[in-house]
Amino acid sequence: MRILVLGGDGYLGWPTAMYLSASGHDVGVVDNFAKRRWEMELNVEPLFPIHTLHDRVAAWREVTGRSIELFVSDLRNYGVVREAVGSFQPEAVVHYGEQPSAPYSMMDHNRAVFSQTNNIVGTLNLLWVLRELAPDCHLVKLGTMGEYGTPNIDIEEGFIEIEHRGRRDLLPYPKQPGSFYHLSKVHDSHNILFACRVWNLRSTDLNQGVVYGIETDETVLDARLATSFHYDEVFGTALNRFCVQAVAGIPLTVYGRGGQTRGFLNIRDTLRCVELAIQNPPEAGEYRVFNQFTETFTVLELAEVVQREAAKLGIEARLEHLENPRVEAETHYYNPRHQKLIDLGLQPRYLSDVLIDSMLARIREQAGRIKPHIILPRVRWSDAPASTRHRVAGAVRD
Ligand code: USQ
Repeated sequence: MRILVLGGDGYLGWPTAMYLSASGHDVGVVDNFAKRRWEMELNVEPLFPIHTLHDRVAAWREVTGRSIELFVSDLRNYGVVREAVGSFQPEAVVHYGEQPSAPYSMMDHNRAVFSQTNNIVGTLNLLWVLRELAPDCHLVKLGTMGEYGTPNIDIEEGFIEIEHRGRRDLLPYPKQPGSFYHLSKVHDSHNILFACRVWNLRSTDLNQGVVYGIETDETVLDARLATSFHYDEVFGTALNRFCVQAVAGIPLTVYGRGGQTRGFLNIRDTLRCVELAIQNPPEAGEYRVFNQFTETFTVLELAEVVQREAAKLGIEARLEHLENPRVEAETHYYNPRHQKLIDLGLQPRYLSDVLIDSMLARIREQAGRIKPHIILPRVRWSDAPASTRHRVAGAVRD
């Protein structure tokens, strides 16, 4: 199959492109290297040295004999999206090409506006291009579990059946996202649903949880194929950060009480989920949502697991409950369904001690590259003290 991976230079985009290429698909990658610019803006960098995308594509060809076509394109430019889709003629597009960080979107007005225009306009351009040039193409869009927030009822996969004043309907699940970044994904979802309904496009919205891990079967083939693993406060995510903090001897940064519960998955399962979605496309006109994670943890549970595993390696990791820089519920009900990918054949790789041990060992090899000063959170969601914040269902309820 011909598959175009948007955001092919990123933490998940690059491993996905290699995985699909290794499986025998014709793969193209699109990127404008925006993430590398944001890294320079904030003076942060991935833990492992990352080669340019051109060099990684060349290394992939050298190591496996397989080609990946490279398009340097900004999705906000309709003309270049049209050119890439027109020339590659994809049967599936995997869309990771967005600003992925909640803290980045909350830093200041400019970055909030940037996050939303970049993500929403890019996806809107893509929808128009697909309508014009590839109406049968399957759009596999990376959404986020954060679109739902933390409601006090079970979370369904995209849609909920509601009975209201004696009538019933299946409606989009209510959204209560926790940042301007997460909101951008909500707006995308609405645009995609609309485009499927009105233009008969087909799409799978993968509402993904927090991804952890460093390696996939393809990244380990050669050091030049490594993926961009972040541990800083803006682009790093919970478990990955905790592992780096343990190695660096910095107390693990549990925000607030640490009862925040999220869905998590191994980076290898991300690749498998995307593959399963591609192998089982929706009908023309169908917009479907899969909740893409394999298990849930509280932030505190994760920190404690890392602490325990670090101790086995002789590392004494401390936990610190920092004042929460975000506005979010710190203890709450959380029971999202995640059955659809399992039904398609996903066999989850659950978080294991072995995996954390191997992450800690890999991070230790690069310990000299860790910049301690980029770890502590400085981006705050609000200047108001937590006690004075308006209580909104699912947002700050305890
Ligand atoms: N957290 C800590 N300490 C840290 C970092 C995070 O306690 O050092 C807490 C946060 O307060 C939050 C939870 O861990 O409650 C998750 O935060 P995160 O930074 O790991 O992940 P998040 O900001 O939610 O975003 C990440 C990805 C995003 C993706 C999302 C999936 O950056 O692209 O959409 O995970 S989800 O969380 O399910 O919305």
